[in-house]
Amino acid sequence: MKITLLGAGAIGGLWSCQLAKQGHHLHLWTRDNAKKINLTFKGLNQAETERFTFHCNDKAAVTESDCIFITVKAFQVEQALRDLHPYIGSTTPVIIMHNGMGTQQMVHQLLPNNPIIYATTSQAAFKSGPRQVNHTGIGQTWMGAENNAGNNFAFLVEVFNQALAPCQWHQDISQPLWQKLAINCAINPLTASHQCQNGKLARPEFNDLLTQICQEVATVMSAEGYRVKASELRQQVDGVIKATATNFSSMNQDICQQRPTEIDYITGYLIARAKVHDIPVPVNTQLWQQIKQLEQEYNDE
Ligand code: KPL
Repeated sequence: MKITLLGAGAIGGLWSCQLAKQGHHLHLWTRDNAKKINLTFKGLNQAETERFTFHCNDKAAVTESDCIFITVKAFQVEQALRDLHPYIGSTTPVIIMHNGMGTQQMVHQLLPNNPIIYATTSQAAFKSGPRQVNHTGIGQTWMGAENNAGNNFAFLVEVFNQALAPCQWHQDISQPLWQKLAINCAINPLTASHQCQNGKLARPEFNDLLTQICQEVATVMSAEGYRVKASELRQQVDGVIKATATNFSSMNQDICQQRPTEIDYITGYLIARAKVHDIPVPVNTQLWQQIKQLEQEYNDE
């Protein structure tokens, strides 16, 4: 398949290399207008290093793509689509993968006719240099249609599953998106404000806070039609904390490097939906405020 990927960060780089290994033609759209990019890839065992060269920023290649894959941060999706929009075929499927929720409506407005597929992944990767991608953990990927047209593209899941298993189709993609949002609401703001690895959240001092976050998220999820017990969410959160104990969450890295975070699409989305249902979420609101404050401090510098 010919695939254009926009957003070759850690997760985008991971998928680019894995899809290229399967013989797909990956074309990258980047911010620097480069014609070619070399990526060095280290797999899970960290033993072997592979090198990939990707062709980049060719408008004709976007138009010829069988699929567009957007892996930028949630707050970059709108600009990404505005940049690519003139070159994307009107029936080309567009896959969107980012942490958090809340971009769906804007995507529909910008691409009213394209099949839209949302995806969420628990694969873990990090970039140890601008061109060095490391795969650091295996996790489930879900894909599902965001509009009816997208359902005809369920076969894409096979392509992605062969590149980086496990990847499955979900009839209601909002459900796994909410599950991932719950995990991000618990882990990301806490690890960012305490400047710690995910594993530190297993310490007793975070116990009550994690329970309260999960209770608030479970109440909002249930009001949205996704009945879930707070204790189930807590178990999932604990599982991810354990499995990613040595990782620094994406929000921790964003705060450390003084970049904008995805807080408005994670905790901010939860707060917005809570407001619609008139549900108080004081603990999550406080975490949202803390991260906004940290962002504000370096924005004022
Ligand atoms: O998705 C993540 C992130 O860092 O954004 C988790 C699951 C918290 C892993 O670090």
